[in-house]
Amino acid sequence: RRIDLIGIATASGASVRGCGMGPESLRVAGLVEALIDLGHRVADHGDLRRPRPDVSTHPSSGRAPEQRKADVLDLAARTSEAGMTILSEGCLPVFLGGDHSIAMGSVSAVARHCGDERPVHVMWIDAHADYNTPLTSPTGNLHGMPLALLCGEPGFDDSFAGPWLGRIDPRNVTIFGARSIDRDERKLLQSRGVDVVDMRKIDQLGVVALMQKLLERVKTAGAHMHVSLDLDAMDPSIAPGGGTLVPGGLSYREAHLIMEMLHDSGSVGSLDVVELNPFLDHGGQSATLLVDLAASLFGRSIMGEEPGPMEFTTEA
Ligand code: DIR
Ligand code: MN
Ligand code: MN
Ligand code: MN
Repeated sequence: RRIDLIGIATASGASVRGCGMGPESLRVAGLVEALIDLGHRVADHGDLRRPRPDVSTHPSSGRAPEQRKADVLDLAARTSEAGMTILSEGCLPVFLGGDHSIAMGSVSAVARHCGDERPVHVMWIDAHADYNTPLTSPTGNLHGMPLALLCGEPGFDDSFAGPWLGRIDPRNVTIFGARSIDRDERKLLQSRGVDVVDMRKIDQLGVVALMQKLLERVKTAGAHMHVSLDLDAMDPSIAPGGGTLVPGGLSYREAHLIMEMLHDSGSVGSLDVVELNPFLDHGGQSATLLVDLAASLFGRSIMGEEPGPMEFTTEA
């Protein structure tokens, strides 16, 4: 099964600029080579992006709030279409962010592709829940809202509607690694029955037991599992290249074990890798981590035939 990469080069859903460079950083860190080394066929569709603002009328390289919203919605629609095409060809899409608002489009593609035929389960690996709405968000940043939009929460105006938007059931969402959830966001999560596996649960019960439970459930449902991997799920000590870091995250081995168990389950049908900000990264440390995690998800194992993780060196 071919793995199809598509970058969404944007930071318009975030308050901190720089994660628009994420897709290219993942390529420089060797994503394509790692997947080919594992024996996969790979296609790279390049990046979706928005035109630059006209500096003669808007004398800044930054983007105004209305423009950022228009960026997010336009890219979501195009990501949804591109993802649908990849899925309909029987390939496995990997969406390279970009900030996490790109999941509005990627998860929509999966939901539309599966339709009534197959249930969708979303595993959202993140320090945050990304379940704010425009009514609950303390920041207004759209990367904090994709799950709420996808789950059909009220509070989004008509500009968020469109044939591109797919819907998922909040009871088929598992947030994994959370440790920063806003007050009203927490209320919404509880009332909708979203499965929140927070860091305390991971500390107490461990990755293995929690993953076994999730994977069993997904397998029994025969669901397409979409994995949305936010860099900030990992501990900032191993993943410094993000704009909204929170202490107390997943360790290197916890993160790899999650990926290895996802691989062995055979349930994963699509993946997002988001929130990598190369401007804040330490010489490619976080990009390399994400490439190694993706490699684990796609079959790299310590004792397997495949090569081990690439050595990380700061400067040649
Ligand atoms: C916060 C932060 N909950 C918000 N969200 C982030 O802005 O809604 N998501 N950083 O990745
Ligand atoms: Mn996120
Ligand atoms: Mn996050
Ligand atoms: Mn730093």
